[in-house]
Order: sequence, then C-alpha cells, then structure tokens
Amino acid sequence: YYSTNRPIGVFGAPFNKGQPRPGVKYAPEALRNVNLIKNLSLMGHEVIDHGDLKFEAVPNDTAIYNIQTPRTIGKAAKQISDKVEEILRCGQTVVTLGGDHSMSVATIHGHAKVENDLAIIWIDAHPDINTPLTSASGNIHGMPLSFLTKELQPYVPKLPGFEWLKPCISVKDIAFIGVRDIDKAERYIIDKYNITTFTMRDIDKLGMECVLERTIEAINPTLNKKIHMSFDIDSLDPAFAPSTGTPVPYGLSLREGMFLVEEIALTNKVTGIDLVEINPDLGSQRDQFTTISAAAEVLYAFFGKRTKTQLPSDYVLPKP
Ligand code: EXY
Ligand code: MN
Ligand code: MN
Ligand code: MN
Repeated sequence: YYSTNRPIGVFGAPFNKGQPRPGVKYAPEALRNVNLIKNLSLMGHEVIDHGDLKFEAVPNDTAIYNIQTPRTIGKAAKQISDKVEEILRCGQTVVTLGGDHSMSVATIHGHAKVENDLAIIWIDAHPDINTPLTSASGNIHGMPLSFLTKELQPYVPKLPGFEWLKPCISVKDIAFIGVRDIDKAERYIIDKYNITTFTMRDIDKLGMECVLERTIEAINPTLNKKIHMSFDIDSLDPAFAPSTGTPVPYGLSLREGMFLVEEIALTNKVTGIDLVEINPDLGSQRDQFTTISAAAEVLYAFFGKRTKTQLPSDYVLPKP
C-alpha cells in the first residue's frame, strides 16, 4: 500500500465540458458525501482537502474541429494544472477528483512541471489519444494524451485556450491497462509508436501481477521516475461502474481494479492520481451507489484499506 510519508492533497475538478453529459461534474460532491476524505484519514494518512475548483464559461467560445468550447476547456485546464503544481510543491501526493478525462491534460501537465521525468499508467477502457483531427466525437476527453506527447505534436493543431500547454511527456512513458475500445487513429498511433498496451485479453492471459511487472519494466524499469496514475472508472466492467458516460462491456472486475492499484501503490513512486468519469446522474440510484462505492474502494485500496490494519503502538493481546 501507499506508505511514503507524503501527505495526500485532494481537490475536486468538477469539469464536464470534455464530453456532452453534464452530470460528471457532480462526482467530487458524491465522493465527499461517502466520506472519502475522512475514510482516507482513518487509514492513517495525513489528508489535506483543498476543496473544489470553480470554472467559468469563456464568452464567444466558438467551435473548432468539432470541439464545442475549446477556450472554456483550455481555461479550466489551466486552473487544474496550476492547482496540481501548487499541491505538489507543498510536498503532497495529489489526488484529483474529476470530472471527465479531459482534465488529465491538466493534471499530467502540472505534475510534469514539478517532476520532469514522469511515467503515466493510464487505466481505461479507452486510450484517449485521438487528435482533434482524428476524433469522430469532438470530445476532448478522448484526446488528452495527444496534447501531451511530444512525438504527436506535428499532428496536433494548437487550440485556442490551450496556448499555455507545453507537451511534456513521451509516448515511451505511457502504459495503457484495461483498454478494449480503440479507434482507428488510436490503433495507428499505438502501433506506430509502440506504446505499451495491455488489453483485457492481455490481462486474462498474463494475469494482473505480470501485467504490472511488464508495465514497470517498459516505462519505469529502474523506478527512477515518479508515476502518474490516471484511473478512468470505465476501465471497470459496467457491472461494477454503470454510471459513466462511455461504458464498455467486458472490463475489469472491481477486485482486479483494486489489486492493480494496490500493486501500483507498492512501487512507492506515485505522486499524482486522477479519478475520473464517474457520472452520478446516469442510471438508477442503485447504479449510482454501485459506481461511487467502486470509485471510493479503488482509492481506498491504493491507500491501504484491507492490507493495513491500524494498530496502536501499545496494543496488548488480551489474556484470559
Ligand atoms: N474514443 C472515443 C472518442 O474519442 O470519442 C471515446 C472516448 C471516450 C473517452 C473516455 C473517457 O475515456
Ligand atoms: Mn478516459
Ligand atoms: Mn474511458
Ligand atoms: Mn470508440
């Protein structure tokens, strides 16, 4: 489990303009309502709650390349990037509660400003590496990695609102885990740059432990880099996370997701975490509860619930 002595800095990024379903902005509130912050503290960590950011629409934000509100998204992303940078500079491990996955353009950017050599573990049904020119949907939550990777810049037009963004990672630093819905251009990019990818089939075949070993071997073999773990709730099977905007069948079981993050935590290298795409507006009340509980349990698993029992130093085993 996570056992560095870094405090955990949590903030909410109720951002929803990277895709068309507004309810994803209620996820930070829903996670707070199940006592996420208090439960993390109960696991023995120092937790600092930095609150939720507020975002504003930029007026006259005209569409470009089928992207509806580029300036509004770019402005929010700048706020998120600055916040991540600020929390990391306090020496905390930053946990960003999304929001849709477009926010990871910002969290990784802010993280990379502080840790200039960063490995990215992207746990998702989707690889989110479309460019504005290849995306069929125009939804930025399917594009963040194309904005961030240096190698793809010849193919990525600069969007209004994103002037501040500097590509800061390499395709060599990314590993995809759990992917099972890959668009044509994404397939091309993954093959062309040989991006480390473990599909659901690879997980079935190798087992999760081996998948993570190979992930580290590929992107951080000497563990000299810090790790950014971006967890999209749609990596989980819709049975465990139905309330999400783009569910894809045949995904990770909740226990597979928990085991994966438990193993990642053991590296002691993770300094940034995203938890994204939880949409408390979608599905029945039961679906919503299932999804929010699953998201919270994934985070608790990372931070040591069920592997670490809090024991007072003066504990005595009772005798009869
Ligand atoms: N690949 C599709 C697109 O680009 O629109 C779907 C992307 C879904 C992204 C989700 C959050 O991971
Ligand atoms: Mn995603
Ligand atoms: Mn996804
Ligand atoms: Mn698709």
